[in-house]
Amino acid sequence: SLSGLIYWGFTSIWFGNHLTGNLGRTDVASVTPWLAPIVWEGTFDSRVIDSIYKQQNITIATTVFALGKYTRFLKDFLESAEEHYFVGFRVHFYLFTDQPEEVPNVKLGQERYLTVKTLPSMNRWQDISMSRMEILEKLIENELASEADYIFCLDVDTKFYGRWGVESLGRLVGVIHPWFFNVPRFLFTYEHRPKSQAYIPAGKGDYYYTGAAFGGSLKDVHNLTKTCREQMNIDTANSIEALWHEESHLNKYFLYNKPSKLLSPEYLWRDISMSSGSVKIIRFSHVAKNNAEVRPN
Ligand code: 2GW
Ligand code: MN
Repeated sequence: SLSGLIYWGFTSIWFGNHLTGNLGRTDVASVTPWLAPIVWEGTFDSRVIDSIYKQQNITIATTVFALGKYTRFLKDFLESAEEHYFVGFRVHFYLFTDQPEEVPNVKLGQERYLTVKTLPSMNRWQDISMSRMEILEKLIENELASEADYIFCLDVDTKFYGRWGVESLGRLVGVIHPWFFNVPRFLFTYEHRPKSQAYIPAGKGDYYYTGAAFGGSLKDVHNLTKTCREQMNIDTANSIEALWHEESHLNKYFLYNKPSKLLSPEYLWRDISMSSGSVKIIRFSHVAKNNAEVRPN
């Protein structure tokens, strides 16, 4: 009827986006084949999702490692986190370092906490990178149970440039590696040697996930870190080290334990100076670093 047509036109023009929550993206996949959301700008309403989580009194533990010369990244990491990372929510940073005296004095806002934990220095960088799994496993077991609801584990050679909020929370959360988000699977740098516990057969695998950011509930991330630590120990006993270290084991884990939510490369970009059509907002990015300058030997 005419009045129906007028009513339809009126509501879709005036209320379309506002009342029906008409969100979504047609230029990128925003759901996985197992129906986990892939979070992109334009797929959520930050006001709606903030108001839901505001009622829950949650704490987000966030771990970061800064050994050797990597302490130089801490100031930008922490200051930018204050501006963009779970703003308005309780965040507890756990910072692992071999040089507590190098930790900058960054003023944290209300309900934001920083605990510094001292580690012995390590010589091989692969050991630093891989030992993170065992340290996280023990942290969750020994300290976090009554302290936090969710945890994110992040690289330190990074900086926040845009909102990273409660839209990222889920039971088990992986981040699509920025180099591989529209790349065919055969190019993914999975571990393909059957001798390694991180082995993924050719033709298997869903996405290539970054080792620089992952998270979820304490229980799920505990199981992830424990499993990766065990698998890496078996590899060590068999004198093999996976191609991309713990990142390879993380990818194996996510193949058989599907993440309940994926974050798009907006949540870990390669370097702020590089742009991409689908990535409309860079929220968190690796900073350009001079490897020769910051890495030991
Ligand atoms: C030293 C020499 C070579 C490589 C790393 C390091 C190093 C790392 C270091 O001297 N001190 C340190 O604190 N780290 C920590 O390990 C720090 O938190 C850093 O963010 C993290 C990973 O090392 P990074 O950032 O140099 O490696 P990326 O950015 O190339 O990492 C990807 O691949 C790694 C595995 O090879 C990890 O999976 C990492 O999560 C990925 O982003
Ligand atoms: Mn890094």
